[in-house]
Amino acid sequence: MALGAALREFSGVWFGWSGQTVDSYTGQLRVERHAGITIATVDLDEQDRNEYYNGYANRTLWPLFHYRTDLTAYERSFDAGYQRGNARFAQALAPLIQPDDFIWVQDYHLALLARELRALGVRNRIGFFLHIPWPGRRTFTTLPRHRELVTALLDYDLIGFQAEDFRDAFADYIVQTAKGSVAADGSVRALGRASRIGAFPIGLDVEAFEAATRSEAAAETAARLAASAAGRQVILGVDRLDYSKGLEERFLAYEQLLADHPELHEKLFLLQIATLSREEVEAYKDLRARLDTVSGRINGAFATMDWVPLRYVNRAYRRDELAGMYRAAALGLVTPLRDGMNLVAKEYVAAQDPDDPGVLVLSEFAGAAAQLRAALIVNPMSREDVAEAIRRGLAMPLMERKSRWRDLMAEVRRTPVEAWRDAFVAALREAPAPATPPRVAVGDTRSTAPTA
Ligand code: ADQ
Repeated sequence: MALGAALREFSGVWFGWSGQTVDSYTGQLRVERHAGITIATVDLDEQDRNEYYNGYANRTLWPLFHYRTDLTAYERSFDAGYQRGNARFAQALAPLIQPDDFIWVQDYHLALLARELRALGVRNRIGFFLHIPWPGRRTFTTLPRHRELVTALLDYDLIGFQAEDFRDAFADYIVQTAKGSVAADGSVRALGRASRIGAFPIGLDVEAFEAATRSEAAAETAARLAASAAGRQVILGVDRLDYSKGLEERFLAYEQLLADHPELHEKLFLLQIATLSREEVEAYKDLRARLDTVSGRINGAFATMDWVPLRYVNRAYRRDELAGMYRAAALGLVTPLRDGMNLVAKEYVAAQDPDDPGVLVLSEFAGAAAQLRAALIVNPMSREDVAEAIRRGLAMPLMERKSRWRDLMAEVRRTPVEAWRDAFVAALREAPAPATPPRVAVGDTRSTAPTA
């Protein structure tokens, strides 16, 4: 949704992996038009899927950047896969690049892309946006060859983060570990390179989301959920099935609430939508099995003939259906253990009825917590904290709900996706132009530091 808004404004080309694998890599581009946007994709091979996508991206960088060193794989073959994946993308992309194009690279899968493009002689401005947290220095430096990763990142002209916290954590690494400097305007000099950093919180396409909320499908879904709730209050969670989202901790907090407050039984239920994700990765299979167990235990212990306290659903829903569910829920439960931003929190707010809004319970460790201060902010690690916030939220008087919601909605409107896009593009325009080094053999350009 976010990138759609950017591409429509700048009539750009979206380039990336097709999601398909082939027996042997060819690098052949497929170019299509879809809803006014040009999409260029390339297939990867099976080894890339294992070592690059499921490997270094989703078994090394994802857990590490979400502070799960216990789940982080530090394997050299993954490292090589990541280099190869980024190099392949650069080779496939380079022929498409026009001299005055901006290149905006999204997320942790592509940290090396600028370095690889520079090695092929691409001198355009290239920006990078990280959708996930940047971890603290002590956590990040557990990554073997962390310096190489940061050096490659500094080949970008601009590195964007979701929140000031993450930008500051990166700056801390630059100053303390890389012995470089970060100026007040975000200019970075380190490891023989110059770049710029900034915080660009992502937001919703508010108009599109409000339209989804007003749609017939949303109204139907909201009515269906309300009818099946039979007067009970609905607590709603919507997440990819991912350990960073704190689903297991959330279930345990809910279990505690039910154990401590028998007077609430049959008056509420939790609807948890947890769409399957990265199913080939072991940690996701393990989590799924644990969630099956805990949800079964909760329902086994507390359900009655006509009340199921936890409705746990693994299927995916369309945006307009989700909007209807958000609207029908008295409480939105968004409790990730770590999250770059978390757009579900913003969507829940945007879908509410201004005359009778629900309450948002939000983890202090989501990037969104820096903006959505009027939510009930909780520590997702603490069952008591989360259980208490649910109880308080469900009992909150209408006046307080309205006043909190007005503040939340003002924040959602203040930083829509267009603001994210425009701020990033403006900062990339202002970033010092990449150096034009003398044409030397490809490969030598890597060691040429851009000058400001
Ligand atoms: P995600 O980890 O995928 O994204 P999130 O921001 O919560 O996290 O969700 C992105 C989108 O997916 C939302 O529009 C949401 O509605 C949709 N979605 C999530 N669960 C769904 C479900 N079960 N069914 C249907 N749709 C679902 C990463 C980072 C986040 C960051 C985003 C955007 O991890 O922190 O907010 O990128 O930058």
